Amino acid sequence: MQIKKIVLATLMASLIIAPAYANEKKAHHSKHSSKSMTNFGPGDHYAHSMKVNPAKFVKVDDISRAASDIPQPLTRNKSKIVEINLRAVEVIGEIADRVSYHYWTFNKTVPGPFLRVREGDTVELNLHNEKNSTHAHGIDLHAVTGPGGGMAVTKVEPGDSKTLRFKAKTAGLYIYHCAAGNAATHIANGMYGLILVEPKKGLSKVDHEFYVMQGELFTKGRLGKKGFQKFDSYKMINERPEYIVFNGRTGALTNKGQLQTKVGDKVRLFVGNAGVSKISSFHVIGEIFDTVYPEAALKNPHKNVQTTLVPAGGATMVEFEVDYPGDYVLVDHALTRIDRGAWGILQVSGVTDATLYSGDLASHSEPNESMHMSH
Ligand SMILES: [Cu+2]
Repeated sequence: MQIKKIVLATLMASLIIAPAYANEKKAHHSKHSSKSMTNFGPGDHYAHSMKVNPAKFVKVDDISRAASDIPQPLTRNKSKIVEINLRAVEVIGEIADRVSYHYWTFNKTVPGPFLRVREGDTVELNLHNEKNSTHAHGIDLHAVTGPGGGMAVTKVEPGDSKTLRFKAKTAGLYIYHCAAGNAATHIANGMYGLILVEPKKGLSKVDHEFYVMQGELFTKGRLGKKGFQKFDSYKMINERPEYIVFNGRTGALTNKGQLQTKVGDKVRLFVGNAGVSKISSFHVIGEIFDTVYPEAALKNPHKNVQTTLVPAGGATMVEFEVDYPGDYVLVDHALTRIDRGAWGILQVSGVTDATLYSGDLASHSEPNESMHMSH
């Protein structure tokens, strides 16, 4: 009797799920023929089944982009035409030690390059999609005013290139991401980054700028499962990432990737959240942000903030001075996400100041001690 019930339940579940998969297969075989953004769901796009042969893609040693990899502040006082070249490249990289994944990237890293232009510039962005890509790719920059944010003119088939021209008319810090086909899938697989449209007057001078981006990975195998992991579209639509990481993989902003500063430095963090599902509650343990530009609204800063929200598909800019040496942990303060990978280290070197902070520091355990995955 019990077995019959289970069989019946399984059968019914498969009947409910089957039509969605069937539709997706059709959509997939017609190469995402959806011409515009007018045919969203419900339920006919998520079940993206992909057969991937990892051997067909370049294997990268490190999928993450360094937090310090940011172009210098702009010094010119005139607008110009800025040429930007991006490549959509699908690669194999590691989410964590011996956990590999078929990432989709801009320029082989996650996040893609930090783009920096000046308010009033005209951007000429060339996007090339590598020949061996499994999908068409494109780009939607939130700095663009126009249909699709650029996506409407940049859907690039494998082996092809397209050019987008736009005026960066509004200063701010913006996400860019691929939005071809099922946009969420392309974001979840790693196609995102930040573009800063510097105000004409520039930003205030700081000693260090860093690039931090939160993102999610939806793997078939659960957290910590070794080996090549396929993308799980059902987990994505349920908003249940296995990994939530800074800069593309677990541990990207630790050890060699940690943010290096010294006592007295002014620090600026450009923080983006690719999502694709979670809002980030960005916090640096042991620090107070002197200035937060909420949602990267450059004209309306807040002062003395502990934790700030970074919406999915949004950014924030925070500034603070570091006063005391040691390791400061960057987190999404929905703290269980630390175990999914959402943490990094800001290292401050220099001399201690007992008037600021004192006690038995030697008794403090390493910040990552409790964060080992023991699954
Ligand atoms: Cu894409």
